[in-house]
Amino acid sequence: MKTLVSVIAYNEESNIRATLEDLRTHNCGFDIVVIDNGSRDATAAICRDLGVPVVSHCINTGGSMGTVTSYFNYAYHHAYDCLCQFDGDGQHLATELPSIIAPVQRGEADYVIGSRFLAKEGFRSTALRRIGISSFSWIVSSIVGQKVTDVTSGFRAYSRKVIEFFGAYYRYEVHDTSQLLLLSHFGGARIAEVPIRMRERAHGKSEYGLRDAFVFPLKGILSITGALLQRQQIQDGRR
Ligand SMILES: Nc1nc2c(ncn2[C@@H]2O[C@H](COP(=O)(O)OP(=O)(O)O)[C@@H](O)[C@H]2O)c(=O)[nH]1
Ligand SMILES: [Mg+2]
Repeated sequence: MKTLVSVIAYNEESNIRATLEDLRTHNCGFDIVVIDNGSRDATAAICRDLGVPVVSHCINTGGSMGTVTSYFNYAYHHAYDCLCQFDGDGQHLATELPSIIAPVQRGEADYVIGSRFLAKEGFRSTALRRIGISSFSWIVSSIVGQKVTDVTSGFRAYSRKVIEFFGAYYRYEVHDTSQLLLLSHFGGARIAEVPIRMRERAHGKSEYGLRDAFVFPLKGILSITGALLQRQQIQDGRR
């Protein structure tokens, strides 16, 4: 199975080298691409220096979800069967990749979430963000009819089915992780979660701030509504 790990990065010059070295040390047979979301620092130069392919946006998309369309297009056009999203800030562990990829490799799932809340180990975000995560996980669970505990986790694996859905069928931007999951589900993806551990950032801080604590829930609700409005059209398109 041809597998791609897509590292998403924005101004991660102090973390990207260690992230890529972690992936190289624990490479279980995947290719790597970095989606550089318009960084203004040395992120892209460091990747090139290490010989890792980089797709650089000319401008920052204003949030990490702007990298999603780019990596799906890359994976679709390079004929990958399995694709993982992996953070460039070092919070994700390369040693966890085999367990996140396994359900896709076994043909059991199309959209696998690495959940911080199944094993209850490692870094699990701030209290405020945990409230948001559990609220959106609850909303999404009730729509898909299956328990999802960590819908916002950025550690995910997708099968070819999801790669094709976003690479060749769904032509709009995706703004939110709940929307991404729902669109995939409406497109026929089987969802699964596996327990993973995350660690805290080694350097720098999350670009998301207090303003995002208000913007994210609003964006989430609007994006979920949008996905629900597109549900019928997507399901008809599958027939
Ligand atoms: N904040 C932010 N992160 C981005 C963007 N594009 C890519 N990323 C990457 O997305 C990942 C998650 O972002 P981060 O700020 O650490 O968010 P958090 O881990 O959810 O607190 C990191 O690897 C970032 O480098 C962007 O436009 N904004
Ligand atoms: Mg982070």
